[in-house]
Parts: sequence; C-alpha cells; structure tokens
Amino acid sequence: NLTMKDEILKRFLLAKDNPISGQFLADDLGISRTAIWKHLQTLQEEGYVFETIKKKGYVLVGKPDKVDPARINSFLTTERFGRNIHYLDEVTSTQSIAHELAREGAVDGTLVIAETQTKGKGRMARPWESTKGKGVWMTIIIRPDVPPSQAPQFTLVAAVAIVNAIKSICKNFMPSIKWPNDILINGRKCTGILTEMLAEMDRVDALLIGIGINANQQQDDFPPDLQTIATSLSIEEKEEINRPQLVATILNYLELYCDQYIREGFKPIKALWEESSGTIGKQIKATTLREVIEGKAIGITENGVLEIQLENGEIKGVYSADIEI
Ligand code: BT5
Repeated sequence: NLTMKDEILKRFLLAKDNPISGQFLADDLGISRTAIWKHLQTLQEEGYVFETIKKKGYVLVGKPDKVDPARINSFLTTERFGRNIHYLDEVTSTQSIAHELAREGAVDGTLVIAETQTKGKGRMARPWESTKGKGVWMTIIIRPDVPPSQAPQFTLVAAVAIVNAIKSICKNFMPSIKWPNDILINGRKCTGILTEMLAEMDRVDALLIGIGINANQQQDDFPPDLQTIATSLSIEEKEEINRPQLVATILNYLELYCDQYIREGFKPIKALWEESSGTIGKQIKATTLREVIEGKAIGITENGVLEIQLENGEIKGVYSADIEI
C-alpha cells in the first residue's frame, strides 16, 4: 500500500548509487514529470537529499533517520507481514492504534510503527520508555486461525524471530531470550514483547504483537530507573543500527515462523527458542499473580509453559510470571 511518493523513494533506495531519470520514473509510474518533481520536492522537505547528475538523473545521497514505510519495504521479503504500514511520528501507544485498526478489519500482517510513544506500555500497565527516533516501537496485527489458548505461544514465536533478526544484523554480542517476553544482552534488557488479543469464545480474531527494541540509545538516553537494567543494540554493537532494516528483518522471520507454527505446531519453534534461551537450566525465582516459585527452569512445554523444578523434585508449570535469575 505504498503511496506514490513512497514508490518513488523505494526506487531510489533500491538503485543505491545509480542515477534514475525523471523520465524513467514518469514512465515507470505512469505520472507526469511535473508530478515526479513535486514528490521529489516533498521528499527533500522531509530531509531526503538528492544529487543531480547531468543527463543521467538523480541519486539519493542523504536520508533522515526514520523508520518510514519505503525504507522498511526496501528490505522486506514477506508476502503479507509489513505490506500494509501505518507510520506515525508520535502516538500514545502503537497498541491502541492497532486495537482500533484490528476492530476496523485490518489485514493480516498490518504494521503500526512510530518514532515515539507518549504512553508506551509493558505488561500489567507498566510504562515502556520509548525515546524518540532511537528505538523500534511497533505492533504487528496478525490473524491466525487458532483458539485463544494458543495466543501466548505467539510471544515465544516473536521472541525467536526478533532474536534471530538481531543475530543476523549484529555480530559483536549474543542476545538471549528470557522467558516469556524479554530479550537480554549481557543481562540487560534490550527488547520487550507485549501480546494482546481480540477474540471470540473459541477463536482468535486478531493478535496484537507489540515489540519495543532499544536500538540506537546511548546509556545516558535512559532514565535513571533503567540505567542499570536496560541496554541498546547500538551500545553493545558499538555501531549505529539501521532501524528500517531491523524492522524488515524481524517481519521476514516473523512471517516465516508464524506460518511454520500454524503448519507444523510448536515443536520446531520450541527447538529454536531453546537454542537462544538464557532461562533454561538456571536457578530462578518466578513471581506469578498468585505465588512466588523458586527452583530450576528445566524447559518449556509444547504449550509454551515454563516448567520449574522445586527443591523437593516437584515440577510446576507457569503460564505467566516475572522471572529473576
Ligand atoms: C514488556 O513489559 O517488556 C513489554 C514491552 C512492550 C513495548 C512495546 S513498544 C510497542 C508496543 N506499544 C506499546 O505500548 N507497547 C509495545 P514488561 O515485561 O512488563 O516490562 C516492563 C518493564 O521494563 C518496566 O517496568 C521497566 O522496568 C522496563 N522498561 C521500560 N522501558 C524499557 C526500555 N525501553 N528498555 C528496557 N526496559 C524497559
């Protein structure tokens, strides 16, 4: 669903250093050269910089640091995920926008993404810090044909997709998954996942997979309460992260794994999850709404339930909890 302006931008992004002529664009997109020129004008006002090369056309030489649809699109290999993007500068929470869109019938794979959130939220209404222009703050609306009881598994599917996307982009550290919804680097949180659901009694209508990733913050961008517990990909990688590429890579993996989960069940996902887990085998303390359980995390079940072995050998399964390692 790219706009004409984004279609033009996408062609420049894919052409890299090769010039594109106004005439080529006009023919390719079926609009006048004047219309092309006006779109280029708008793009320049947004911070894109074009160089004119005599007799050849234009080259894109500068881009603003944004997670705009055309840039995400240029890295996508999916069929459905991210093919419909709602990009906003500032929102209360991408989850709220996604709720509205899902109720209005948004298609499977619709993406809501913003540069900042004023009321980003974690689980149980905890606040989520969303520094402007530095992270990935997004919600993907998916419509799998599954019963509501399977919704929590999608948090684990998303964790596997994100951790593999991070591993394919960053080479200087190893991220690990902390059950159920965190990704950590050297013990500090870089990613949180929040899965919400619209459902009938027996069928999921839509899942809203909210993903918050600290990408380009530096340590002093974090508020005092997060200083010792949060980190960003850029801090650990010691390089600037290409956010549109990260977003698209996550969507590429996510579509692959969601489809695989629907086709083959949880088994292949469980194997991928265990490969990147930093929780299994550790002595942990799990705080659920009802109790505190201490013991050794021994695995996850086919339903994504975390199994903890107590001192006395008894095994308890938890569906949702905060974990301390
Ligand atoms: C989560 O909750 O980790 C889920 C976070 C989901 C955020 C995304 S962003 C896009 C979408 N739109 C939203 O409004 N939300 C989703 P939980 O496990 O409850 O962890 C919340 C805790 O993480 C907070 O209480 C803080 O201690 C910590 N925290 C808050 N902001 C953080 C950040 N930017 N980086 C690391 N830790 C953070």
